[in-house]
Amino acid sequence: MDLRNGVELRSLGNTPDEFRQDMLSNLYYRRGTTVESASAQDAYETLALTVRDRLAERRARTAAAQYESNPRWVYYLSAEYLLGPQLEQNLLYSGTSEAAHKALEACGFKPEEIAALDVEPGLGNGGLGRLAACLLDSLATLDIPAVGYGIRYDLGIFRQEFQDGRQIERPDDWAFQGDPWEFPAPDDVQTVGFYGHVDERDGRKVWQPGEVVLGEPSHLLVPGYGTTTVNIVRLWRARAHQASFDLTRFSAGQYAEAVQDAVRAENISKVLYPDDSTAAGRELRLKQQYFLVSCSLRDIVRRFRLRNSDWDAFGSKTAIQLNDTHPVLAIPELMRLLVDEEGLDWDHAWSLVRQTFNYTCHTLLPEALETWPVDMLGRLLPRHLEIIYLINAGLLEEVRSRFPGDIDRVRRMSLIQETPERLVRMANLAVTGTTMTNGVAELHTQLLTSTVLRDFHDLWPSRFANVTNGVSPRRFVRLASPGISALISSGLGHDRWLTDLSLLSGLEALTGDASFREQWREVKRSAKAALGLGDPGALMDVMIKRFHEYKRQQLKLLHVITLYQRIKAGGYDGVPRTVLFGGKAAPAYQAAKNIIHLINAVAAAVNADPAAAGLLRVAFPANYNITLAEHIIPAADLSEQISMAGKEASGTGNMKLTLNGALTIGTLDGANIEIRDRVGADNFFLFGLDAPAALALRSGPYQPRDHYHADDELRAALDAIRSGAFGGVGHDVAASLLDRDEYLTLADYRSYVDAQAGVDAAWRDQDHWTTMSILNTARAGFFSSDRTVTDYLDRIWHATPVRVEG
Ligand code: F58
Repeated sequence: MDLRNGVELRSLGNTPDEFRQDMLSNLYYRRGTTVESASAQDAYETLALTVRDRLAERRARTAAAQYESNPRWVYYLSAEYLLGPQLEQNLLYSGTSEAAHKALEACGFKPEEIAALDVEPGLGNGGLGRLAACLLDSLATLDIPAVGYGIRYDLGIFRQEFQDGRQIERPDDWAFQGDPWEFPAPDDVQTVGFYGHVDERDGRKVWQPGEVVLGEPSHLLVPGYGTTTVNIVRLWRARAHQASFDLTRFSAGQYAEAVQDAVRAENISKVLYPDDSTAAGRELRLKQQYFLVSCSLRDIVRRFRLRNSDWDAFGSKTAIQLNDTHPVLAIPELMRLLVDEEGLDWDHAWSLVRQTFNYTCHTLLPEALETWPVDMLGRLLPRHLEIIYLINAGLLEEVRSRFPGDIDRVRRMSLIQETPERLVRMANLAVTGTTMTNGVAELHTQLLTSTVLRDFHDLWPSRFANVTNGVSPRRFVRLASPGISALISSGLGHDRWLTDLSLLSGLEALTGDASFREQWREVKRSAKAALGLGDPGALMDVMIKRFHEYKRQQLKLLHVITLYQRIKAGGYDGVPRTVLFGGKAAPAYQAAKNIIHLINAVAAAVNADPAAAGLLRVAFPANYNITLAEHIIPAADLSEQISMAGKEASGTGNMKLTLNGALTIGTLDGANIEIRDRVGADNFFLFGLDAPAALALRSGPYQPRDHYHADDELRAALDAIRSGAFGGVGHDVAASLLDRDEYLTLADYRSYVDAQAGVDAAWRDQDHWTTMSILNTARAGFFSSDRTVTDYLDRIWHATPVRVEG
């Protein structure tokens, strides 16, 4: 194979024999051991290297082709990535699954045992981080030249354990054994400054940082499916300068003092913030954000310069997507690089900056809109604060000239909130410094532009777009559900649906085929049996997502208690159900942790009660993550998407479950609306207030106790919780519902319980249920992240594919 400068690369073979040979040589030469003495970990690492080599070869070809064509690059900046386990994915994408299985068996290893050693890098909290991973998968699959930038946290999202039903957080040292998928590049470090002051020299501002930290990159390969393209995700790790180790103090026995500076520097990438609503460790988090931005922009500029010399081309060669506001400091940082370091004039730099960046917003919760205290930002990044003030001056001038005399509007739109505390508003900065801002589902974009970002939409209506989220069909159908995938492919007669998910529509015709329906039922049943969390014949009712009051796990729990009370009263007429919860709560979010504790208490009571046996079971496997999601999703019959309408930006679990043939019970929130529009109202269990009704109720004098008094079953369920029937924690959960019920759980309870009775009725007609299940899959092709990326390309990035010859 010919690479750049006429350099040849020998191709690695993929026959079982060639693969085994390469595995053996990796075992000897890279792992330093022999077949006779190899441990399972040796086998895993060797296998990973052998697979990685196949992808690295494609990577080399991709890099050469992309360099050659000097394209517009898509750079995805995200503080979080939930990439999921790498082994199975890379085996599939490199077409080596079979060869690998044979090679392992030939060496005396069981493939499943080796696969179980593959630890997922949990470098994210939830939907936002997983979306980033799905988009990278689709970018590579669509041959778009792209790089993801992120932080290589030493400790990922905490490992969740339950102790007496309570959530306990344990550190996730995911790379303790080393990470065979990574390519560290310690020779490629960037230098990042913090603190210090700003000087002026020859009319130019010069920031003199007071502290300097190194950013060491390493990258993971991001292969496309069904193509040669292999992109990368580049993760930065903070390293201290050698000079920060104080040898004199160490020699004097002052060990802690000797390393304190180094520790402080390296703390920047020590741990992912698992807190997804409250403000904790504020300054360290701000440091993380600037660290990501500074390292990544330097790298982006270096890459630009490989093929270009004229700054004017920068915006047309570079599209940088800001994944929520976490990387928004990139806007003032690029201004600083262009104006202070490169000497461009302000207006020229501003137009390049605006051309380069775009921003995705992932929330509607006002408390999740990021702000930073002006004092803190000014101390940590003095020059950036000056630049933010200058950007603000330009913004406010534009607002005043468009809306003369509208002082309130100026105050609302300012990048600086003045009272009660002076804060920099990152979302306002994001909208101001970009070409496009997008929401992540139709309703979300509509609500963003009419509420949270309304003033900005008034000023610049054409700068807003919607891009509905999507998920990777490779990971969440093909890898998660080999059974369903094989059935889909045999039903359709091809597997092209894996790269064109709209082809799933071909399954509609098969709903009339009794044998296909039978096979479909069987596949779902065996996924449940494989999961092993309840009778495979029972309805598998699944709620998997982060714990948050707006998502309303408490509503699901009230339903469980109502069913249990019906059982105890001898009046249960529902179908056998397993209710499965999965998810983590932010460590500081006590109300969410109380709900977890209460679910575990209810599970213990229900599961131990012979009266409930065969009728109701509650499962709550700990430590929900991508690995576990891939086991649960194919087994689900019912998908719980029950947030208070107007709160869930989109949801992506809803899409994964629909694609796997689960029927949704849900509110008209986020992407549920688009799912229902596509799968059909008859194949979706709708309940509850819609967003306008919820908003209206919230803004009036809402009395949750009215619902308590009016509904006997609701009252009985709440009384049981309150009285301590499921332990002391019930008191707090009940009080929060009865006194405030911020997310209208009680208002939606009756409608929800009735809709669940509809679910039972539908489940009783298994043949019809199966038809609905197939229709859900058949009509969900829109929710592929390939479609999402195509929308980003058309509406926002305007980048084109570079095909790498096969
Ligand atoms: C999620 N946000 C949305 N944030 O809640 C969900 O509706 C949407 O589908 C998904 O993004 C993808 O667009 C989300 O996951 C976080 O995890 C943040 C982590 C950092 C702190 C603030 C929340």
